[in-house]
Amino acid sequence: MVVNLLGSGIGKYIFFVSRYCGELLRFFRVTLSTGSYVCTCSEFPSTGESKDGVQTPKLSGNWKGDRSKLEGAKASSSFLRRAKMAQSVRADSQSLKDEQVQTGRPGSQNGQSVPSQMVNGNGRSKEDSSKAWKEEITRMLGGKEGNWSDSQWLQAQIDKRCVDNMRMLVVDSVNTAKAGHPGLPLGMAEVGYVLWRHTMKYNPKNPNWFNRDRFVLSAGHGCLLQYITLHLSGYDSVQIEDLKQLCQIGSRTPGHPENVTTDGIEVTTGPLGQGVANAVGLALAEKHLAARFNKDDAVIVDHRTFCIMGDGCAMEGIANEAASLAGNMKLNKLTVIYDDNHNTIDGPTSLTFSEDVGKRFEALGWNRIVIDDIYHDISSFKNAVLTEAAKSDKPTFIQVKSRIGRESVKEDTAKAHHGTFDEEDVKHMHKNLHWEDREPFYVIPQVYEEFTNHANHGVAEEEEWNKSLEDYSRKYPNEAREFKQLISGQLPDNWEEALPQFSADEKIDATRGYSEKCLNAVSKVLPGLIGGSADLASSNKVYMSDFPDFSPDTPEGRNVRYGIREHAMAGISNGIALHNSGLIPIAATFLIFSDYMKNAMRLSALSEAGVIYILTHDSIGLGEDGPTHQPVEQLVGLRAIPGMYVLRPADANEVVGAYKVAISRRHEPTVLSLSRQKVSANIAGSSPEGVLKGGYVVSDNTDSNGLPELILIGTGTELALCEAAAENLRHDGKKVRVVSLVCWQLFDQQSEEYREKILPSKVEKRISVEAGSPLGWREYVGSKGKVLAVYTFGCSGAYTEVFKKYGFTAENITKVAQELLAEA
Ligand SMILES: Cc1ncc(C[n+]2csc(CCOP(=O)(O)OP(=O)(O)O)c2C)c(N)n1
Ligand SMILES: [Mg+2]
Repeated sequence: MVVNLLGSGIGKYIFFVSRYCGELLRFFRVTLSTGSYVCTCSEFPSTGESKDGVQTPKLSGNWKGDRSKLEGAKASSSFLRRAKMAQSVRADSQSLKDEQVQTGRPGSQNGQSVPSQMVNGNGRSKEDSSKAWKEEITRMLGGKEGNWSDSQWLQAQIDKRCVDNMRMLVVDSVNTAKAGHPGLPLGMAEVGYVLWRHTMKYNPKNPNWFNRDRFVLSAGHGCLLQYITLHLSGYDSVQIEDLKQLCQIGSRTPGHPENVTTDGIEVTTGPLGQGVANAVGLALAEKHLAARFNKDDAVIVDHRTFCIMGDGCAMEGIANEAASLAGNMKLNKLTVIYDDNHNTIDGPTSLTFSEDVGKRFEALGWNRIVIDDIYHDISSFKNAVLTEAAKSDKPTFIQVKSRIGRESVKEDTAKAHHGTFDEEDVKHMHKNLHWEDREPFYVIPQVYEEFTNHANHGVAEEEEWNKSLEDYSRKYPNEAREFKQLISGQLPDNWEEALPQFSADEKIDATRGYSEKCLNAVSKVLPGLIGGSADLASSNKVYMSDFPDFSPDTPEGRNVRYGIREHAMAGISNGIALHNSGLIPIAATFLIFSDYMKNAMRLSALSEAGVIYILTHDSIGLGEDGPTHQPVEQLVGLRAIPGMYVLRPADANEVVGAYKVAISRRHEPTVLSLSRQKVSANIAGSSPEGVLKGGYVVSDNTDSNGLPELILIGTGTELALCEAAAENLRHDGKKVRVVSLVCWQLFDQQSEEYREKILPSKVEKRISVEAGSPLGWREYVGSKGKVLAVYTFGCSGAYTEVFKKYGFTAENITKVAQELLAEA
């Protein structure tokens, strides 16, 4: 009927109204954006007070270059994420209902595409929208007559015009920023469009709704694609003004997507390949929670995970590692879309790369679909993503044969990867797309409607999900309690009481052994703990023995067997953490192999993912395996990562404290650096509470008012050696303090007064003792102190012999101390 109306002569009047409505809307957007930018039209969301009462950062005035405002926006965005996460269980159903009335949105259709001509959006009548589309499509066709009675044809034209508009926003954004990466967003605009307009389940009004589909842009340089889709679908976090601020300091549209900066971005990406592993982690989290909580008659965990990867991701090992695990684990709700454009920065991929990537994924256990010409047959991709991938029992790899920089004169060449477009090129694109005489950043009003129609659908789905959760809570109150506890992001009350208390007669063990006891104790009270080791479970002592393995048959299992894929393990763990469903990922290997996963560990810190890294065999003290396995510089490298907490506990008491720190820090990653060699469970004076401060006095024979002559500062297994040396020195009448500096980062955060109390500046004779790199220790021992460290690589031998060779004995520490004390 709508189509008939379009064809009939209701006439110029409707065209006139719709046209001028559109122009009016545009007038508001453009005019207001140049001055004090506040989006005013009811259909276009503005920043400010969000529905759940949390203040969102509001960008107003001429904020370009106003660093303080922008950084405030970033900080509160990060805060907002957390606040919203905690509230995501609760839906603001009343305001959803209000909106439903306002938009006249159809009922949920279970994630299926809703043809635009069936619906209207945002208060405009269907007829007005249809007329406006007819006018726009006629323009797109260069005045040619369309086949208006064919609804499929019409939807294809609408799809095409939305994509054209997205491409123009890409061009305007990079040309305004004079920076950025337009090649991928131009080449993959259809993919972004189909995902956000026809496929994904999300509610832009509540970006952290638990059951939303997740999207990861592994080729993070293509971030404009994500910013534009977020903007068009109505996320408060990306206004048109934000697109104008691409890559500027403090903007919500940084050069690569950052989850802590922009609501709607699930994970921070940029280092190629990481995103594929993150997506595997998100899909793994979903599969695990679905298996644990869903019932035949009540489903509360049910979403898909989508990821776009490029040639760079295809080349990086981490993506292959992660894909291999995903294939083995049959993560069938994961869909990876490959931007197969045959170009990278330096030129065509043929320079370096000739394998058939699709076949590789097939060999890894994936379902493979090839899309030959998305530009002329968008429905082939729609069908692949909406239907074929959705019913697959394996993860799906959709290989889209794309053309980088589509529509530019640089199309299909590496030149399109990054950079701006010159005037000629812009003219050429405007002409080809019939976009002449339009202002930069112009958005056709109906394009917003298209996206909003779909996003509104997500609003309804969230409402339905809330009802399902209520129903579930009635039928399965115990499971519901656990589920809600988990997704609230809060730890259960008093969980710390489950940690063991180690008595003085505890059997001597390595710190990895004490860790095993702690892990198994807390696994009983922390339903979110999940993870495992990269094929070293028995060496790392990381296995939760009360729970099964996570496997295709038992996805409810909490022990993940990562295989020998350290890098992917860390990237997957980031994905699990950023699923934001209360899961606490654990990733374990030898400390030496932290180098294999370093970039993903760095991203844990950057993206505030509270991954717990359990890294054992933490010094040359591991002995026989020799220098290839003996870490030296790893500790200092990890300590150098901003936001990473590296704990090197000395005994069982300190391992307990390290667990308290690691588990309670849900938005910061931690490293538990643990030994292979055995140490006493209870060094006199050690304590879990001391660990919470990062550094504390373990022993001191100085009178209460006096100062020691010497301070020995130790970490890990070397603390016991410090204690033994201190005893020797005290025997000779010396006043000696022993300090455990178990976590530099925590100690550095203490008040100056506290730090001065522990390491009084007047005591200049200090010795640090750590079987690792000397780098960084000078800060704690001062210019007059001594650093007992490993200055070269280790060697193979019995651990006691190796320690002796490198000076890590009580005798040598005593000797070094005596020399220092003898100095003037
Ligand atoms: C691990 C890593 N190495 C290098 C880079 C730098 N880099 C960014 S994009 C890119 C080329 C990527 O090619 P492709 O994925 O095909 O993207 P396209 O050029 O097709 O957009 C490189 C080398 C990076 N971001 N991450
Ligand atoms: Mg490429």
